[in-house]
Amino acid sequence: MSKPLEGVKIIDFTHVQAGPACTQLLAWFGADVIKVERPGAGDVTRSQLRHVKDADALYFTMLNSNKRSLTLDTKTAQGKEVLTKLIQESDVMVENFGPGALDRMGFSWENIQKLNPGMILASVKGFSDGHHYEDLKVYENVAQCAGGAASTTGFWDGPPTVSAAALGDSNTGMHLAIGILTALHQKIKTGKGQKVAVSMQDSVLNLCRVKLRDQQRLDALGYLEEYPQYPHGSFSDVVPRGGNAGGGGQPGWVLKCKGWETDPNAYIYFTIQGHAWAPICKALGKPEWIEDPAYNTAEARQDKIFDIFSFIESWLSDKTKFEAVDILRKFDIPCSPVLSMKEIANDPSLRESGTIVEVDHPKIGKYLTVGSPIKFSDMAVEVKASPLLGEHTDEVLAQLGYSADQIAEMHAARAV
Ligand code: CAO
Repeated sequence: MSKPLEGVKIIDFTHVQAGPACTQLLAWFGADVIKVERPGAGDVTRSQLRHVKDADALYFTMLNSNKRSLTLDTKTAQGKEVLTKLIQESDVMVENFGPGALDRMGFSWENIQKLNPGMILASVKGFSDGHHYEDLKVYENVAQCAGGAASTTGFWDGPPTVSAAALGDSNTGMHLAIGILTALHQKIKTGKGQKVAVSMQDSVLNLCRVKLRDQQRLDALGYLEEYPQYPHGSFSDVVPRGGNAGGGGQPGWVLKCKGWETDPNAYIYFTIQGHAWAPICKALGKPEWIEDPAYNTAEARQDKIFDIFSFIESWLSDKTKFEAVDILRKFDIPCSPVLSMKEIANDPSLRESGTIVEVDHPKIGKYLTVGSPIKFSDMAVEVKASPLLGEHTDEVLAQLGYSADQIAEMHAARAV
């Protein structure tokens, strides 16, 4: 069966994580993604954090599946000529170089438009065009600090904290993918391409939307009732770090289960959903709390929410996180075990759904990766191995019309 993006040709001028995460997603959905890499070196992640000597690192293989690899030195005349041809024949070019690198290479947006007015140029930068930090190079944690995630993550008595989730990198790549698909849809109507720009700061901030909500509520009221600081602690004039508090109107916390003394992940997340108060009381063996006015409204519970969590922890003390969730799910209580990466890797449901996928790679053998989190009724996403450096160079050059002799000459000149 043909894939939805079959026929869409993408020049993948990306590296590290933000750009590659975007183009990998588009490759899964059928686009022909040609990863352009510097001869001899390639994407820096090929060699970063290797676990098999001289083989591509997982950092690379897990972000570049289903792509083709073309090595090209775009600072040589021949390399520029090949890139020019590629631009003329492609639909999308994705890049996440440092600010100005593409212009310095001679491929400014103006020049690209002249070469192919239908081209969609999709760029990731740390900060948006015109921002007072637009010249900065940016990695994941820098973006988390600039986008409001770090100042609002962690505990109130600790420093700003970054998340393990790639809010700056892969999240920005996902935003870019949405932008590219939108521009492709528009191109069907107008025939014209356009520039799609996503900054890592903006993408992080987009996920921290509720914290901007909280800043405005704090400005107006001087307190935030869902934060652990309320009502016993104090607030300053900025949104505080709320530990593991629920971000919305449902109080929640990470609670210890049996074995927490030795297992760092023997915890569950427990949510006290307002309308689920009665089932919660039943599950905990506290039916007297159901009608008790000291407990039966969210407002009444607010000043003793941590006493309630302590009580739930004592209820959890003889139950593993899995046993606890198996009981609580029967009462419709939103909760989950805190899962370790090892548990996730071995989770049969995640394997069955194609979210955790085993891939065979010619040099590193079998490894696990995260497959498409988006499921389609009419398309199975097949995750293939990432390409070796330059694996498809000759194939791509031949498709661009170069003869075997010309290709050999480019190899000799180290242009590819
Ligand atoms: N042939 C020839 N030259 C090439 C090339 C190729 N195939 N591919 C890249 N280059 C050159 C670029 O033209 C650039 O050259 P100049 O600086 O001389 O013009 C050079 O390689 C380096 O590019 P860079 O600035 O992108 O690389 P860096 O390692 O110094 O910075 C990063 C890396 C990620 C900090 C920077 O690219 C960046 O800020 N990108 C935007 C934000 C982003 O995506 N960050 C997320 C990365 S994931 O954590």
